[in-house]
Amino acid sequence: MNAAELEAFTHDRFLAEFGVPAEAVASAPGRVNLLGEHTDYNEGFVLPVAIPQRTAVALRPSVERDFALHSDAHGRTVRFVLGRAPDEDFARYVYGCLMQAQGAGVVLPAALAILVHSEVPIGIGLSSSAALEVATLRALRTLTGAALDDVEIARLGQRAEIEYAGVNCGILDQMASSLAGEDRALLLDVRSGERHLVGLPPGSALLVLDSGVVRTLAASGYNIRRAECEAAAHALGLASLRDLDDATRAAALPPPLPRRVRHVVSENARVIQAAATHDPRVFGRLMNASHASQRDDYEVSTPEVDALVARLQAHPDVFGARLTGGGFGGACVALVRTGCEARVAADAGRGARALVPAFDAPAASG
Ligand code: GAF
Repeated sequence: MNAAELEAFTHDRFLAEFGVPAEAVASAPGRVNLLGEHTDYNEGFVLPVAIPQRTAVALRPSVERDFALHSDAHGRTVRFVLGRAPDEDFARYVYGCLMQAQGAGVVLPAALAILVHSEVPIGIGLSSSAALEVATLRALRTLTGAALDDVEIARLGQRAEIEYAGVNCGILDQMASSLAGEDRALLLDVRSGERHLVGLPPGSALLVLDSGVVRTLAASGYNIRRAECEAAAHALGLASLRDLDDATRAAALPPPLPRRVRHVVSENARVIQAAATHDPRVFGRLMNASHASQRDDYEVSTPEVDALVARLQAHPDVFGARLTGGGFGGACVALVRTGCEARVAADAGRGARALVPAFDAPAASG
């Protein structure tokens, strides 16, 4: 479903669930990150693109004493009051957005009925949580008329995730969900906020595959990686690893910090090179190098994901492939020859499931 269809469907679902029409409906997409992994919390560069799958949120003020949140994906309704966070994961994202919006001066109704309907695959590195956060904040903006711009929405979503989901995340996912389109990738300099839209090389298309590996240790492993980067920057006397362009300066730090630093420094360079090329083979080689760096230096891959990526990289119609998102399992992204998406997906074999099978890149860069 496109955005308008999904929002209309969600409006109908709200009516069916609560017996009254929603007063605001909004949606936001998931994202696939092409390059620039674990660089965002180091104030570096990222290159995501929105995927066609979106999450929609419908809501209206209610006369009940508490908030009622229904998730179609979970098949249940959670009730809560502001000031007391719910236990359910999906509800904590929405609750966090309500709290952040209130903290930013948005005047909330005393209670709300809320319905979530999502097509974004959950928990495999395609930003289902950011899509939920951005859609929730957009719906609140529509309902209240609050003057929140898209960057502020991304920042509030990030704070909601850090404070209520326990993931000390960067801003990649929320910025992608709030600002990226499906036609071109978003080149974002996280430190300055500067951003450009970048077309993929001519003759290439994106294929997103689920490795079938459930992400384990994702939140704890992620938080540890971030802490390692901050420790390395601190030891080097830097505000962040963004300030480093020569990873050998970190060679004397205790292991595994030199390898973590090498990933971040080399990954930032890969984003810049990829955004500048018109050659799909160059772009693909950068993706392959990014995967090796995630596997060996950042240690966020798994043997099963490595095996899938290796099969993809060996395919004659694939320019490059890598693990995408936070890691520890989840989805892979491949840059493939246009028109070959279905064949590559079929050849990818065991455990792989095409998530975004026909996702053509535009012909022009710029
Ligand atoms: C997760 C985080 F939420 C992002 O902020 C980013 O760090 C990503 O992992 C890794 O690039 O999606």
